[in-house]
Amino acid sequence: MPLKIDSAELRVVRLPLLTPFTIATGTMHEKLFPLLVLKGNGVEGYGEGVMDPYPDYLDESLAGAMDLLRAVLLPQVIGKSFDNPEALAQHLSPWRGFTMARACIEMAFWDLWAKSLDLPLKTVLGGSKSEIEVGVSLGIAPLDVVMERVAQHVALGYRRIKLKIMPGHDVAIVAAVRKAFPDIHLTVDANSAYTLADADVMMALDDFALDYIEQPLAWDDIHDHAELQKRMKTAICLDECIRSVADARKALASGAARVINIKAGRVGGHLESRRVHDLCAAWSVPVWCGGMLEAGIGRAHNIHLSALANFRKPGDTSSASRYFARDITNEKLETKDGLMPVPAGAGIGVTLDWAYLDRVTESRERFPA
Ligand code: OSB
Ligand code: MG
Repeated sequence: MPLKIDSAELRVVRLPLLTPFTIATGTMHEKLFPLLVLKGNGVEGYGEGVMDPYPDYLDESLAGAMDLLRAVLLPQVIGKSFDNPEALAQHLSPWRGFTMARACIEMAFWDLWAKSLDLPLKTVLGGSKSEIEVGVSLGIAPLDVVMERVAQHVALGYRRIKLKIMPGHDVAIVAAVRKAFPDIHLTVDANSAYTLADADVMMALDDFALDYIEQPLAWDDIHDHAELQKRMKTAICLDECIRSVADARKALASGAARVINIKAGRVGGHLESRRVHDLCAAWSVPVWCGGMLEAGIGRAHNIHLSALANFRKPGDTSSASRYFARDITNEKLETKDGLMPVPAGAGIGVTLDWAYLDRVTESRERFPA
């Protein structure tokens, strides 16, 4: 049955982070993100954008995405009917790039569509888990701080610890953590801070029984990752390099990755996430769900996506209370013993705390105006 998008509301929301988050490309002190509400058939679908203010993780920026959403993408879908999310994605497919901007609409439409069918998002995506395994991503910090955070999160039951690394903050930190915690699932994420000329650092990291090393080389270079993977026994996991199922095919066929991090926001939404998920399953390659410090709407989407079967490694979708003093959703998204329950109910299964949302809203636009 066709579903009509009657109207939309697009906000920019600013939430302070409880702890500044440092990765190889810089430090984040707050989360500034677009929040999209699509209305139709008497229900509301929610989507959250994952683009950073400036292009330091990938090449999208908040201002660029907002402009495209406002001037092009939203006007193209408001007032129109779509049979399913695939039809909507197809409608936006002629545009190049901007996977994060289009994911914002695509994911909000999945939520709207699932709610119209009165089914949980995970069910319409094809997932069946009622809880998902999660780990944590710990930022760059002095060694004593990192050690304390690892101990704290291991004690909380998180199923995997991921350490952010960069040149000068790598082998010594990993060695210390591995020595203190010989048996934990441990990984590192370099956010593209190295090149093939740093092969000595990579070879040193190869000796710590890491589950994988995430995105060590350039954000757009699958070829060099294939070169590096040939020389390492530790699996390489790609994050930034995978923006589509076509990228995933190239990475798998060239041996550039033995694990893939799926972020729905990075690949254009749930449909493309599922394509990457299915392709990896065919290659017997496990995937896991990454994160972008999402607030409750993006986090709930990630949790539902992680209910698909080939999400076989713990994701980054940890407790919301690690990030924010107060989230924008009424439901608390909290883990217990490293497990995050998939919110029950129709769609993403969480509702907006409108009063608090209004307080942290920077701007608000309506479509049609
Ligand atoms: O590379 O996975 C990444 C956060 C911001 C930008 C990039 C990354 C991350 C994280 C944090 O690792 C994941 C999370 O806790 O949401
Ligand atoms: Mg990463």
